Parts: sequence; C-alpha cells; structure tokens
Amino acid sequence: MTRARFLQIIAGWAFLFAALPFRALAALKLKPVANMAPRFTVPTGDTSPITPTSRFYVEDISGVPDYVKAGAPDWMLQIHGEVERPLSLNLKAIAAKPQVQKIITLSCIGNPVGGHAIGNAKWQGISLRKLLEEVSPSSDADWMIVRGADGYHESIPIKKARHPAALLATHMNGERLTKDHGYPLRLLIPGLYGIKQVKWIQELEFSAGRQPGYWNKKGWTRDARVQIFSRIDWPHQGENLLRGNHNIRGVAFAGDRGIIRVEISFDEGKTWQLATLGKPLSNYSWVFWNASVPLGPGHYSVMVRAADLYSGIQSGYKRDPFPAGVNGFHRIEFKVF
Ligand SMILES: Nc1nc2c(c(=O)[nH]1)N[C@H]1C(S)=C(S)[C@@H](COP(=O)(O)O)O[C@H]1N2
Ligand SMILES: [Mo]
Repeated sequence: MTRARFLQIIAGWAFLFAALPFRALAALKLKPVANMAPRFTVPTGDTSPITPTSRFYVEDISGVPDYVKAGAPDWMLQIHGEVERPLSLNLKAIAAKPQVQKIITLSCIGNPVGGHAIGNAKWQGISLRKLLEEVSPSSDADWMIVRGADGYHESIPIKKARHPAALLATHMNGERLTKDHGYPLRLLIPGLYGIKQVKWIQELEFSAGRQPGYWNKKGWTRDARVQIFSRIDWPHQGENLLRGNHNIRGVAFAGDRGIIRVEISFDEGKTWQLATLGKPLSNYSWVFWNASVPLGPGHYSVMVRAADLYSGIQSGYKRDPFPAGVNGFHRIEFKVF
C-alpha cells in the first residue's frame, strides 16, 4: 500500500465517523413531522380574534422566492389546461373584478397540540368559484393544479375549488399581501390545511389527473381536511394563581365544519364541563371559548376537547401532525394558592 492510499483510507474513515452523529441527529429531527417546521411565536397576552399580520405564523419550503423579493415584475396569473376559455390576468385585471372579503382561519398541518401555527385573518380578493365559471373547466377536468413562484404546487379537487367562500386573495387584514404571506396572490379554501393554500400563485392548470404536491410526495395526506383543534390560552403552563373565580379560556377550530361544543376536564378526562362559546367572526373562523370556575388551593391539570357539526367530540387519541394533522387533548398545569 502506498502512503498516499493509506492516508486516503484514514481520511475516509475519519469522515465517516465525523459525519455519523450528525446524520443520526438529522434523521431524528426529521422524523416526527417529516421536516415541516412552521415558524411561529407564542403570544404573551390574550389571543386576538384577528391575528395581526406581523404575528401570523409563516411556513414555506424555501422562503420568499427571489422573483417575489424583486417585487414580482410583470406578474401574470395564467389559467390554462382543460378549460374552454384560458385566461391571463394581471393584478389590475384582478382588482377590476368584484372583490370579496372572507374571514378564514389558516392552520398549518404541522401545528402541534396547543401550537400557534394557526391564525385568523380577513382576506380580500376574487371568488374562485366565479373565476371557474368564467374559464369553464371541461367536464373531465377533475383537478385544479395550483403553482407558486417557488416551484411549490398542490392539486385541489374541482369540487373543493368551487367552495362558495374560496378565494384568490390579494389582501390580508386590509393591506396588500406581504411577501411572506404570498404576494401577489394566494389561495384560501375553507376547511383545508395550509398545505393546500398555495402562496405566490402564477398558474392554475385544470386537468383530468392530479399531480401530487410537495408534501404529499413526502407521505403527507392528499386531502388535507382540517381536524378538530382546541387549545387552552389561559392560564399559561406553570402559572401561579390566587384562589377565587378564574376564567379558563382558549380557541377551537374545525375548518368549515363549525365548532358546536367545547369542554374542559380537571380530572384526566373522567368528567367534563361545558365551556361557553363566543360567536365566531365567520363560519370558517376559530371560536373563542371560556369557562368560569371557582378554584381553591391545589395543583391543577386542565384539558380541553371540542366537537364540530359533523365529527362528534374530539377523542383523546394522540396522533402526530404527520401525516394528516395532529390530535390529542391540550393540557395546562398550574397552581392555585
Ligand atoms: N408557494 C408556496 N405556497 C405555500 C407553501 C409553500 O411552501 N410554497 N407552504 C404551504 C403551507 S405548508 C402553509 S401552512 C401555508 C402557510 O401560509 P403562511 O405562511 O401565510 O402562514 O402556506 C402554504 N402555501
Ligand atoms: Mo404547513
């Protein structure tokens, strides 16, 4: 063996040993949610019914595309494929169409139990249903494929695209969409997780077949129907309270299915008590709940569950966000003195 060959082999082994722990770590980190990592902050004060845009979670596969950073010059929405009347629209043409405003809660499918990768906003834009009437997809076009400027795409069943409240939005909370949230155009279809709500849209293609999206190819759900979610926002974990009446509160959400009941339990789910529901800002918005309870000194553990119009009450079954959205009771522990 030559000296050079010997060194080469040593270097090879050294590399392998150095690389191994990192690879093992990376695999561990990737496993739980197959790499979906929404960016969010936990608010310190009360949750507001409409989430300020600056505090709205952000999630995307590779950040704002350079083209959008540059202001999306000469941007056009191309509508093509199996349609009778293909169409290109610039922002001016979109602004000239009748504008609709919808309050829709958006949740990342990677949002953990009790997580804040969920927000509520007022979106403004054009009705997707109306646009479909205008371009008239052919009778065998079953799918709408939506493509964004970062190469991300998703397939939406035409039936879902015809949701009466679905919109292509140019504005969020009264301002032009920020680059983070999809400028110049993004999709919002009530009832579906964020995975389907494509940002920086450039293309709608109508097709007889679907094209599995980025996350679907990694094993995530193809339907992305929102699961029931309920969260305790107050008290905070580990809080110390004084004895007396306390107003336990939080939010619940079930896409477009409407929350009909929220319950809390102080005894690990043996008994449940009904919370009071606030009036949601729309049929597609989260609801606020609260329960006023007298509390004496002690250690407490409180859990929450919710029911929607069609699915019955949330089960305690713990399910990871991967592959179809999280389930499990959110729990908060606190002390009363
Ligand atoms: N073009 C594009 N659109 C996208 C994504 C993406 O990576 N690229 N991520 C989706 C996911 S997983 C989520 S949860 C929402 C998040 O929207 P937000 O960042 O405005 O909160 O955008 C969706 N739309
Ligand atoms: Mo997401």
